[in-house]
Amino acid sequence: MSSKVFKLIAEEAHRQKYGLEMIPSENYVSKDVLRALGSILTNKYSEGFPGRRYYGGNEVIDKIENYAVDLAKELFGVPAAFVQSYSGSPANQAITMAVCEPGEIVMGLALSSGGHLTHGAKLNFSSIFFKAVNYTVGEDWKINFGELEALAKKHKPKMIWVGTTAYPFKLDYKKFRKIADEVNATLVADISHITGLIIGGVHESPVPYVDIIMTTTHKTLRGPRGAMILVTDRGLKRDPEIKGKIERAIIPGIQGGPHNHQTAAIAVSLEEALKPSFKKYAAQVAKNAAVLARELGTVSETHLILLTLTEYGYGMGYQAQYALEEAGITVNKNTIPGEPASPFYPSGIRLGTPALTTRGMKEKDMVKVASWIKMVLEEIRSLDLPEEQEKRKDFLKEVRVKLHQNKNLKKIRKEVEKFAGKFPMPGVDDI
Ligand code: DSN
Repeated sequence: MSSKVFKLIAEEAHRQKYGLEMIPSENYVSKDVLRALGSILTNKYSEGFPGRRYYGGNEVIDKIENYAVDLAKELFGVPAAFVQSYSGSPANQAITMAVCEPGEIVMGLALSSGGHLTHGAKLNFSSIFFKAVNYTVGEDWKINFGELEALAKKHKPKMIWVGTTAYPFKLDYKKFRKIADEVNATLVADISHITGLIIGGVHESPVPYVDIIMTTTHKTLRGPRGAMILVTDRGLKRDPEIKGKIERAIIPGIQGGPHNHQTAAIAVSLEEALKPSFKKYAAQVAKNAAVLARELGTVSETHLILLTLTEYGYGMGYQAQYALEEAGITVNKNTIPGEPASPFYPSGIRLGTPALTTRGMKEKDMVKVASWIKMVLEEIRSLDLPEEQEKRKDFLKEVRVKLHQNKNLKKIRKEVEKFAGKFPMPGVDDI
């Protein structure tokens, strides 16, 4: 353990243990997931699929991948699953390639409304190589189905995404299905953020309504970084060739050899998600988010809270993220629907409860966490973003220095460290 890297890993472990990790797409994996991820399986090349590999020596790797696929099928109740995608973005790329020809139309929720880059954002493959049409949320921050239907009828997309990254409400898959059927589009759910909530029965499963599902494995599912593509019975009926198309899109379309250590770690996390204790975890994630949202003056039906900071000043996302970081609370700045400042200097923050819930925190702890967050946010009042664009970078540099020296934030940090340190951390405290 002499490498500088291990010293830095220890430093990061300390940060993760003594801070409040509230980025809603993050979590803490179990010791077993870490063990599989750090195993000798990383040594092997295995291009192809079980029983159809390009290289020899894949007898055991085939068993591992088949096992992961079987667990995914069992957990979601689907007839087909693919576990080789390196992460969510390449998985979404594979689905888009499998369903659409280059230049065909894909529809997804706009990034500024809480969608994802791969659902048709500017500068992403999904709008460079395909024609992207974005639907948005309305003033109530909920998906505007009137607009979605009108856009679908006008553009006749080949594929419609239902999936979000910063959306605090439940999704109505039935409404999406109805619109997809009206224009004969393939309906694909990206459930990355809410997989754990679906497995736990907190959210409805999209399986009866959509054709294909993608989920990353490292968010509420609590597995390693990675992704799975699932095809439903409906999807197979719609296109009996879809399995082969997805396989060909993964390799040779996009990737080379799969990351076998990652596949094995996904299998371990799926075993964990099949246990009754996972349902309890998922329910607690949502309960915690509801309490945290209430304490912060908003609502959440999910694992995350999108908090507007307009009451604190203009364009306060960066300032809030910096101040919270100084206090040992990690969140991310985020655009809010109808963003009054700029997507680059947004007016909100996004925070969530999956990681804190894994540490064992409950509703009463969320009340405490919310009170620290509110205290921290008081410290950014009057630090409004300059209207003049050319002044913004320097202004934020100065803000960062100022917040680093802020005595109140230092005091809160001490309390946060004392509090967070009491909750065991998987992988470090071996729970
Ligand atoms: N980066 C992920 C998130 O934080 O939501 C989405 O890919």
